[in-house]
Amino acid sequence: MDQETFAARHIEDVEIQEWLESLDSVLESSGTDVAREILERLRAHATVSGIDLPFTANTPYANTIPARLEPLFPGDQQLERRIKSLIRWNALAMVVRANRMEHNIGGHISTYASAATLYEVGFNHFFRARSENFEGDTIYFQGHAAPGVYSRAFLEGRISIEQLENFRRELKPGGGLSSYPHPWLMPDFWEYPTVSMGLGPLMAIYQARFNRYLENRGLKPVTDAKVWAFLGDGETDEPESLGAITLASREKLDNLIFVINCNLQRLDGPVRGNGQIIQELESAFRGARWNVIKVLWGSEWDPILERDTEGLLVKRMGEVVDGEYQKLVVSSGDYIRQFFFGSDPRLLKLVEPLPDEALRRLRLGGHDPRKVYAAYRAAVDHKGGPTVILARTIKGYGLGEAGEGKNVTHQQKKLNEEELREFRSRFGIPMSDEDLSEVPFYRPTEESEEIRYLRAKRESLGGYTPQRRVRSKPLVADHDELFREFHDGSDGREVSTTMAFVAMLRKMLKDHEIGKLIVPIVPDEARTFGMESLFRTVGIYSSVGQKYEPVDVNTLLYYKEAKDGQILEEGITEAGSVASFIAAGSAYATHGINTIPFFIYYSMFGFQRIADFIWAAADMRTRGFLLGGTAGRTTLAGEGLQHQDGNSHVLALPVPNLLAYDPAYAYEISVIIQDGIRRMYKDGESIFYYITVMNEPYAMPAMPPGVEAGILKGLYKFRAAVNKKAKLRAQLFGNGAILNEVVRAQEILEQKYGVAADVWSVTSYKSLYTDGIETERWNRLHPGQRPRVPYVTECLDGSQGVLVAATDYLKTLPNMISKWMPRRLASLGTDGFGRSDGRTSLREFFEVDSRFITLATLHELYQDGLVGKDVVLKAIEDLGIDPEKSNPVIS
Ligand SMILES: Cc1ncc(C[n+]2csc(CCOP(=O)(O)OP(=O)(O)O)c2C)c(N)n1
Ligand SMILES: [Mg+2]
Repeated sequence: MDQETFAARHIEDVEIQEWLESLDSVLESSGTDVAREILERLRAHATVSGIDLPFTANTPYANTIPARLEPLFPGDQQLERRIKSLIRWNALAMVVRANRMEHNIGGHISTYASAATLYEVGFNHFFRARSENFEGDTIYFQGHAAPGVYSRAFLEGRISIEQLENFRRELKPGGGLSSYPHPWLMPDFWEYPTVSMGLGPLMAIYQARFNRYLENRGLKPVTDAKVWAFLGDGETDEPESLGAITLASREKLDNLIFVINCNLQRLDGPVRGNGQIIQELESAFRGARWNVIKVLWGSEWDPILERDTEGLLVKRMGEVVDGEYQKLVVSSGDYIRQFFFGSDPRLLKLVEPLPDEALRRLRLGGHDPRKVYAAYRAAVDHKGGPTVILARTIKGYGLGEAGEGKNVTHQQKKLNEEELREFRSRFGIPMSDEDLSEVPFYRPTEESEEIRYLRAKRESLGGYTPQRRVRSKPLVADHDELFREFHDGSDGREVSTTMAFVAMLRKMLKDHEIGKLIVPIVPDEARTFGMESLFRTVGIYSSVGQKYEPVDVNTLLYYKEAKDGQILEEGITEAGSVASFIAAGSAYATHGINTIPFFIYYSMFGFQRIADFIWAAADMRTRGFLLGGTAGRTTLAGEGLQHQDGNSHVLALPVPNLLAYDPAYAYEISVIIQDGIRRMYKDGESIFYYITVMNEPYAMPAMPPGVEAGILKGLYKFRAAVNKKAKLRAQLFGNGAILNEVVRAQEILEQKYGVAADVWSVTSYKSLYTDGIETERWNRLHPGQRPRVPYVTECLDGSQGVLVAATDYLKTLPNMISKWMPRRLASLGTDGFGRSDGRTSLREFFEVDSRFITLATLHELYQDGLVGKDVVLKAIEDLGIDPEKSNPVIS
């Protein structure tokens, strides 16, 4: 540096120092508000003076809450550390022991090791349990931290040593503990499934919003209950994690707290080796108007920061990239001094009095209960919006050589004797070297200080958490009257199944028992489904009511938003909508309220787009109805390849507790919904429903007598052949809108070809399939008993003729039940990419119209030697079918 620049730099430094000192004195004499005002005025003045200040949503790389504003820690820190250490030990032991007993059974030590303080401060001071008089806080635990949650429940006496022993070995006698939070597997314990990363944060946002919805609609009292979501910093890369954060601020959800465990690592390595994930997240959340609290540095840093009157240390903290920070964690005090502080002689001076060992022991904020407590306190007290706490921690904290801060730590599940000894000593676990090799679980006696303290703390917070309990009372669900009118048919009037469903919804909304409990959810498709009349009648939920006069106020069906509006109009987010569906469909457990969600959406954008959420809904025992609207590959005309759904009923197959129906007629829908409400809300079954509804208008027939049971089981004879004496016979199967094509084929076959065909409505291929495989299984396991008969076989017993099925979905649906049919089945379906065109052309293209059904039937008869080849050839000609037409499966 030459003399001149050195002098200029010196002047700069002096000036900067003066400015900083005067700010300090303002802070001291007039407080933060005045200081903020001055800075804002300065910023404005600078802009007017032509200084282009770069936009930044970031604050310096420092704790948001300065030491001087920290509240007093209200607990016994020593005792809490001892409890936490025991939890750390048992969590580690659980994973190590499981992997000794069963090689490669897996499990995670390092996630909880880094998050222990974040959870323990919550358990000891914040998380309120659900009780008779208070709904309690809702906590989404990070899935991979499950061992720590089990370990605490063990100390609390809620989980036995045998269960701990069987962590990840759930099939052992007496049962074990599931790898991650799964309410399906542990329905008395876990409430929220989180382990598919990204789902938890988004579900938490919509849960917090749904809590407000219940309050604003008067369905639950207003409380200060919080929703806490714990997530990993790596997890924030999932688009779902941050995908709804603006909703949380827009809705001013100050009942929502995110805690992001920023250990700077994910599974393979650093989250942002060349950047700073904390700063990146801060700007994203601040940009979305969240209250951001950074908890980066532990109390040991405070005196050093205090000595740093020039702000050099904070500046240095902001320069170091995460990859280097991770290295510092595993480095010696000497290296820290040289690399971190050595960048400036003035920094070196700051830490001159500290020995290397002290530098190595400078804790991070997320491991310091005082800092974490201060952040939680501020978050809980914050008004007007959601809070995110960005807590810096070390992945694998305390594992030392076995994995602390190492890239491999996420997968670490085995520790050698030496590593175990070190961990034991570091956390003061009262265990001898000899005992150590067995890695035994350790629980102090009931009378010990630790257990008494832990119990007392939980008692003061209302009991234990997590704990899942069904809190709602069963409904009476006597709805014969409500649904009866839909059994009568439409008197020739052409209506779509969607219209019929909306008419039912309208009636249900008026019902004295379930009216208030219905939660209609739409992702900006209400008009598509003809639901706009509901806007006026029940209103669209808005936490602020309606601050404007809607443009269509003079019309009958104006866009009415209201604080107690019932419809959740979510905008274009199927993910957000299904999260609302989950919150509403699980309120029977969370809140003891039997809300009944009806989530109606474009069927192609359901399973195909948000199947993992639906899987989580299933795990969570969510109740309610998913309505796939505009369904059917050839029934949704015009929209084309991305919209036309011939897939969803196949994608619904894997979800074990989901019933899937593709009804053709209004009475079928009414029977299914009525029974669904009874099964879910009266009998308390952990099932939910997927029903496809279509937009093709046609006359709705009246319900034939005695078909209810068949509708629910998935198959019934809709229309028998008229000519009982015909020699040529067929059984035709149709579902959804294609059933009408089948009925037309029945007529053509009878009139033109002398074939008498019975028509069957297949309301649920899934149910038939499930019944078939269950029957097969039972028979296999009980060879000594009279074999059971699959429902499909039972229905077709004694039926005559060839078998032909046509569906608007993949051919795999009929094919998968054909093995239980008495004879060969010909399947027509819509495998392939959709097209934009009209229904007639689409059904021709996909070969599922009445002509192709006729052809398939004749061809089957020909194969059985019942008609000649000439009949089929002539039919192809007469029906106007081009045998060389393009193949819909792949064209
Ligand atoms: C959707 C999804 N993708 C991948 C995984 C596998 N997985 C489990 S943990 C993990 C890394 C987690 O890192 P982070 O979120 O930072 O959590 P940490 O353990 O560091 O606290 C990954 C990739 C998953 N569980 N879910
Ligand atoms: Mg991480």
